[in-house]
Amino acid sequence: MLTSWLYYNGKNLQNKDLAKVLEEARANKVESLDLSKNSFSNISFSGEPLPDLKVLDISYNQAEMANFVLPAALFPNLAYLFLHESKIKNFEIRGSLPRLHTIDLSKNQLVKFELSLENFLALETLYLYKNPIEDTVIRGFLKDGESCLTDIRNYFLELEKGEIINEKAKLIIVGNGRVGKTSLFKKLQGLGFDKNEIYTHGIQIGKLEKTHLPEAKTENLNLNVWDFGGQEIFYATHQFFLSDDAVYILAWTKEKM
Ligand SMILES: Nc1nc2c(ncn2[C@@H]2O[C@H](COP(=O)(O)OP(=O)(O)O)[C@@H](O)[C@H]2O)c(=O)[nH]1
Ligand SMILES: [Mg+2]
Repeated sequence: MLTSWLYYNGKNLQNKDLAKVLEEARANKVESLDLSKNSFSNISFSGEPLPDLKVLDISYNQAEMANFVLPAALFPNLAYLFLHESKIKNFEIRGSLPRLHTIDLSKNQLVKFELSLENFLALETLYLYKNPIEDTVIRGFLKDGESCLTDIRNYFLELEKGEIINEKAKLIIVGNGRVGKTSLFKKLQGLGFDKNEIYTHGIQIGKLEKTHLPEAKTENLNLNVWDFGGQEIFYATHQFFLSDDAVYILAWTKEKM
């Protein structure tokens, strides 16, 4: 149960006002501080620690927030940090927060996420969805309204070990018509060769599993294979299906160039 609150939402507060508000919260032993819907352009905290503060909400910031830097020493008991839709570009927590339970960073402008999770051992929820994160693996974990903490934690652990085991992937076979794309896919599936292989219309989607590629280094394999029709009429639509997190096979023959 939280017993003391301080609301400063929608008061057009700016960077220069922050120190005063924090001092008021500290003096009144405030447990929950709502600073949402204000106009901070950078957040850098200073002053005396606020050991009573458990909830800090700076969501819906109206100005572009280039940097959000939180020194852990100032908020030793912080449990909830809400920063939803706050136009944040860089996010950093300096030090460890052993009681931090939730971080909401959804709908910001983060291209990177690099938090040392071992500094936040009580963390149970991390919202990162709707950020333009560059790392395609992390991006794959982000689902609207869902915490990505488990996936990110596992991913960071794997990175530390120097390996990422990804059993699920997309294989895309492209190339001109009649160069043997479908025949190649069938061969990988262990199917026979058909000298009268018919034209592929549009896109054919199939699967390859560990039994098809026993030499794969993973325990299991779940490869979605996209076999594109080679006819020129389909080229314009292909681009919508091409993504940078796939393995590509470009098939060609001298005769069909
Ligand atoms: N000789 C020969 N013919 C092939 C080979 N691969 C495919 N073909 C033939 O070339 C034609 C086009 O093959 P297909 O797999 O449908 O090509 P796709 O249009 O690229 O999917 C078919 O008649 C196949 O039987 C190959 O390696 N050697
Ligand atoms: Mg084909």
